[in-house]
Amino acid sequence: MLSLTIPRVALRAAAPQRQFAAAGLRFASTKTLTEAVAEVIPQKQEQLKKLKADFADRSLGEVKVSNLLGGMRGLKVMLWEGSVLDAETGITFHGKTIPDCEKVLPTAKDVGQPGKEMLPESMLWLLLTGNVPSAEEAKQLSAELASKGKLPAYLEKIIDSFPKSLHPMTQFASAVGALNHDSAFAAAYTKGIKKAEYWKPTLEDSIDLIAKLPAIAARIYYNVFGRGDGSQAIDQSKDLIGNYAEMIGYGGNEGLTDYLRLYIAIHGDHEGGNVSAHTAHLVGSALSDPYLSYSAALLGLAGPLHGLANQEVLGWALGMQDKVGKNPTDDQVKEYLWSTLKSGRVVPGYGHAVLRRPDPRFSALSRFCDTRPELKESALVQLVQQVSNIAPIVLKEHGKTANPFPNVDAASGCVLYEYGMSEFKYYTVIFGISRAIGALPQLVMDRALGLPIERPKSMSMNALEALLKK
Ligand code: CMX
Repeated sequence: MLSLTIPRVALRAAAPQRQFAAAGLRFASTKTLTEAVAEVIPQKQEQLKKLKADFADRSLGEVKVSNLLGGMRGLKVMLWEGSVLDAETGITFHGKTIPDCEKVLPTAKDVGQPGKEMLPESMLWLLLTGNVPSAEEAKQLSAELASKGKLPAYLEKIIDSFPKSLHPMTQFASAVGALNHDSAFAAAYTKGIKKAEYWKPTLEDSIDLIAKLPAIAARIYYNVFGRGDGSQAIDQSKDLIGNYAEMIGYGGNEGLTDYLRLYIAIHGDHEGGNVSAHTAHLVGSALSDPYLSYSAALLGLAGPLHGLANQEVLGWALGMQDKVGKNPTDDQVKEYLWSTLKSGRVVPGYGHAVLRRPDPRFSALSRFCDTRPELKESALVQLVQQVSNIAPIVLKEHGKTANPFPNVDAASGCVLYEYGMSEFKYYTVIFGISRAIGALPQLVMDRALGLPIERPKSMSMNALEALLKK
């Protein structure tokens, strides 16, 4: 394929946003993220105005009883700018697939850090603005996040007061909610800020929260599992995940640090209808500030059918290894899959509400494993690959699952485990660091576009029957 044969350097030079000066080292037109967002908002507002004026009465399809009873699958009832999920081709971020992003988004190496993977900072910039940042812009954003990453003393005390036995996701959501104590949006709203200006303190809070999530997550990790430096020290010259890896005690592990960059970049956004993204949007539509909105999103992410699945997958895979040994035959894997299904449980990491093919995020994580000798050798990583070949056959034969292919959770936790992070109750917290870089940009856009409070119509079964009999 053409895209695979063009060297990365050439692609970078061709990208219009990347105007390298003749000297080769300086980057032209470096903006702050806030300036870049301010530039795109008027275009978005104009686009919305035109859509309303030209098409307000056009139908987007009928609503069937099956939609009402079936979790609203497929209904086009939400605006979401950052990404679009296609059932067949998977996720695109402002039109870019994951492989596209891997080619054009600034990486750790591009900002002078050890590692090769794209930076979550670059993905955040893309999701907020629709544009690819220059390496200098990504680096500047890393520095801004590092400068805002320290936790206030009151929050440290709150986190330290949680019992160790409280699930890390409950701790995470509670700590994020508590930060609303310092919300710029809440303060500005109380003072009577104009509606047209709402997006500015929303963006300020969003950047502040994204900056602090690694330290919150690291403090929880330290308190519950006793790993990391305990003080969440921040090195101002490091990128967001470089710092996070240090805080949780994996600073010297380049493989895990780079994996976390990829993981957090690609888990960021998966359009708007999934539970965590939708919750952030729904709660935010009441003008709850970003801390409250994202705290609620995290509680949704903590459900086993959503983000908690990556924890479940690992327990399931280790359970299989316990039962049949580290290198099971295909028949043993098949049998284990059937025993799960026959006991009435779901096979974690398989199926999806929208996707109807293997999740490109699963493919991206598998590609990462292929490039790292330490992972290629791992029996657990090999088992994940083996299951990904066999489970679709079994799930098809089982006949219930609309999508028998692996989703992102099928691979994500096993790699963490292999790198020594064996505390799988913690895995969804890492997903939670990531989802903010998709959900919060949309909250900024919701405010910039003046979207209304969300309020769909519900019906009782009696009311439904009465309507249908009319
Ligand atoms: N194993 C066994 N059965 C499954 C299944 C799986 N992996 N996936 C779906 N099914 C079953 C459903 O439970 C449902 O059964 P019932 O009719 O008895 O209720 C039936 O197949 C039809 O479901 P579907 O239309 O294919 O799937 P949904 O859109 O309802 O649900 C999802 C999607 C992800 C919740 C489901 O596939 C699932 O439970 N997967 C396992 C958990 C998981 O991996 N979740 C992570 C998803 C990614 C993420 O959000 O992070």
